[in-house]
Amino acid sequence: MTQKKAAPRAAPRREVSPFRCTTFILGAARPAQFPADEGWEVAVAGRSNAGKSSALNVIAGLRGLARISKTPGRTREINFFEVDGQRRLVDLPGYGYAKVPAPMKEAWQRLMGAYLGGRQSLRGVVLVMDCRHPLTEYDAHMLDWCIRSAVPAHILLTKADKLSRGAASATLHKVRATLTQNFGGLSAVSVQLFSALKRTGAEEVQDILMDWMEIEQKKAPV
Ligand SMILES: Nc1nc2c(ncn2[C@@H]2O[C@H](COP(=O)(O)OP(=O)(O)OP(=O)(O)O)[C@@H](O)[C@H]2O)c(=O)[nH]1
Ligand SMILES: [Mg+2]
Repeated sequence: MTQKKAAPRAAPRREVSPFRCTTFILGAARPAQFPADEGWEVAVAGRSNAGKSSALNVIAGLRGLARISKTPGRTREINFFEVDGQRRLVDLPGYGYAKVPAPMKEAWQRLMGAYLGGRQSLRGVVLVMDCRHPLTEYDAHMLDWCIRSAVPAHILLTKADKLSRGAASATLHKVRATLTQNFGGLSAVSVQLFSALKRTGAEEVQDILMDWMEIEQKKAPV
């Protein structure tokens, strides 16, 4: 007599990630290559090697989507990813890598200037900072730009796995206090702890992105 196989245990009811079908569109080295400026776009910015591409992969829930590198300054183009026909995620090249030669820095400035200065569909910036070195001078410039341009910013204090729970939480409070004192408070800018390695904080940032991109949350069938 054959034994009946036990029915697989029902998966816990979970929200389906709206970013799960994200695909790479193109890497733009020149503004002329940017995809059509329509719909909704969210850009991921931050220092070179901060963990932008890793964060993007965790947000999308797709491991190999954006290229990760141990070598700082690897992402030199602006990489566009399609969430759906009208929505895109954008992996910006990192700033502040000292070893980049001057002509490359100028090219970077031109490209970033063209993107940030002219992108109508940009609905928000995810600003990725290594939680061990938050709010560098470059980060402060980026935040100032967001506030001046009325583009919402959400800070990911990433690599939180490198700090103890207490130290990570102290950093979060300190950054919050600085934002309140120096960057117009917490209405324009929000902040959270994150770890691409441990995948912690993914839902919090997904919720922000869904809000910015006006994505309705669909529930998985029970
Ligand atoms: N421990 C730990 N390492 C991380 C985390 N996120 C990224 N890294 C590592 O940090 C390095 C840089 O990560 P990337 O995601 O490529 O950083 P990036 O900001 O996109 O870098 P560029 O594109 O070169 O500016 C890699 O070695 C990653 O594995 C994290 O949350 N925890
Ligand atoms: Mg990168």
